[in-house]
Amino acid sequence: MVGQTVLVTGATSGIGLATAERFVAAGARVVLLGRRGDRLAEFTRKLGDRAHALVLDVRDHVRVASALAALPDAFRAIDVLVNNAGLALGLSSLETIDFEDCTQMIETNCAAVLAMNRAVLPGMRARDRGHIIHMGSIASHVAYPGGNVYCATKAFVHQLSQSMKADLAGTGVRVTCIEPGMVETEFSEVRFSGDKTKAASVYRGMKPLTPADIAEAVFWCCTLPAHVNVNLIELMPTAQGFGPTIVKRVDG
Ligand code: NDP
Ligand code: 8X3
Repeated sequence: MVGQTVLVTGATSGIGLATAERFVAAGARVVLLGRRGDRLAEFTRKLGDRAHALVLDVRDHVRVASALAALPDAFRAIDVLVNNAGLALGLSSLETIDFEDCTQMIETNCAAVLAMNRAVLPGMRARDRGHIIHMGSIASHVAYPGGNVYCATKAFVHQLSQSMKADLAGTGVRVTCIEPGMVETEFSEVRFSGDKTKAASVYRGMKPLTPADIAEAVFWCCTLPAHVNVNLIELMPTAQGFGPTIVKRVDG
């Protein structure tokens, strides 16, 4: 990956940070994007000259376009875009969920991915090379109680990724969707509004995937020969399975 430029959204923690670290370790230049500037400053200082911090909310589409256009020369031509920023908020049923939480999930997990792709794709098309990675989830097709809006956003990501692959067939731009199961990151802490005990209980007594496991899958897709497009990877902890079919019986 020496000489290539990678933009990772949601690089202040978890999968995004591990992905940024993986690509820097392989010699790439990496733009780390997220809202928490203090973290980005710390990580880019540690990662060195080939890391560049972009403090940005992906939902601010106007700023996204102008900030990408204003990147330093060495970081401006993006070879790999990792659309990773995303979140789940709560596990409420639809009639009780805070509507602002719904909006935030849809704006971050769906609309911002469109805006990011629209900002980066023209350059990739012009250079006839590039790779767009979407961080999906098994939630795109494995439904669970309270998953409602989050699961729907990841179904959007799945289908967007496949459709973009169809659009871009024959160009030099590759499109991949990565769909992990349980990965221990700050994801559950965010979902449960900072409740660390509740978040830790999600991974109690099992070995979840690590952010580095996902970063390795992303990295692998990008290192294959240019004619090979990995459309989709689904990966889970060995300890995770699929839920049993739930039947709500009238007699309890
Ligand atoms: P983390 O909470 O650890 O990381 C989420 C990242 O997204 C943070 O860097 C956060 O940065 C960033 N982010 C959230 N909202 C915004 C925003 N509006 N603008 C810019 N950045 C934003 O969770 P994960 O690493 O687990 O999540 C990464 C992706 O992986 C998500 O898309 C998630 O849906 C997906 N995923 C996670 C799984 C898991 O089990 N953990 C499983 C399957 C998929 P900041 O807050 O600083 O802006
Ligand atoms: C995150 C995994 O199972 O909590 O996408 O939806 S799950």
